[in-house]
Amino acid sequence: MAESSNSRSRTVVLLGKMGNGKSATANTLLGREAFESLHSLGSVTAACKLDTSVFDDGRILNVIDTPGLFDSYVESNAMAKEIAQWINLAKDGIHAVLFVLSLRNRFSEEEASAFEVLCHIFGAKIADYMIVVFSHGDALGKNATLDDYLAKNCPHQLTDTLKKCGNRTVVVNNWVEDEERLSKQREELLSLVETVVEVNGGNPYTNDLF
Ligand SMILES: Nc1nc2c(ncn2[C@@H]2O[C@H](COP(=O)(O)OP(=O)(O)OP(=O)(O)O)[C@@H](O)[C@H]2O)c(=O)[nH]1
Ligand SMILES: [Mg+2]
Repeated sequence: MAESSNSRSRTVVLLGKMGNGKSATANTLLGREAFESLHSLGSVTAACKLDTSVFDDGRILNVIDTPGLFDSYVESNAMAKEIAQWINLAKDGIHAVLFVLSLRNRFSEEEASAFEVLCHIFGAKIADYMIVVFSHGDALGKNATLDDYLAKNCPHQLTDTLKKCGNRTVVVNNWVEDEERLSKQREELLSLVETVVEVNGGNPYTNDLF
């Protein structure tokens, strides 16, 4: 169960295809190894799980990590039911949905369909709460930016997906161990979460929106 109602309390959920770095990004956000994140040929996270960090300045962050989404509507539908239950558990609602992609993988038709399946199951409104997180930021190289990367070769399905998410994007490198760099990335993510809160007039996402 999420921590008590509080304007300093935020709840986010991570969604995306298997192995894209959801659990690693969740750990970057929480500032500790709360969730299992592994190099693996198969799916690692088997069930939804919520964990909470309370930061030194009193902010509370609840993070819901989820298993990877599947390509098929039928399998995703079963998964979505479980995710929906967890969204219900977050009694203050969900402040932002982090749709996790990996800079190491091609943005395939399957990634685009995972996004469409989410919109179909949770309602198109969910896109208003989405931030597209590109994990594996280390793959960008030292001086390249996401804009450079997207300008070079961005499949139209990705352009469409980003547009539907209000072009809210962030790159995260979960491979960093330096605490200062990690906390800088955390703050960048959390400041985007605040943008989403503002965009939605302070109203978190709840299941009764669909
Ligand atoms: N180099 C690098 N590796 C990363 C990064 N983020 C995640 N990884 C690695 O990618 C692999 C998969 O990460 P996970 O966090 O387990 O991915 P997941 O989306 O939770 O996977 P499932 O639970 O199976 O859906 C692990 O080996 C992570 O260490 C990153 O930013 N850089
Ligand atoms: Mg995982």
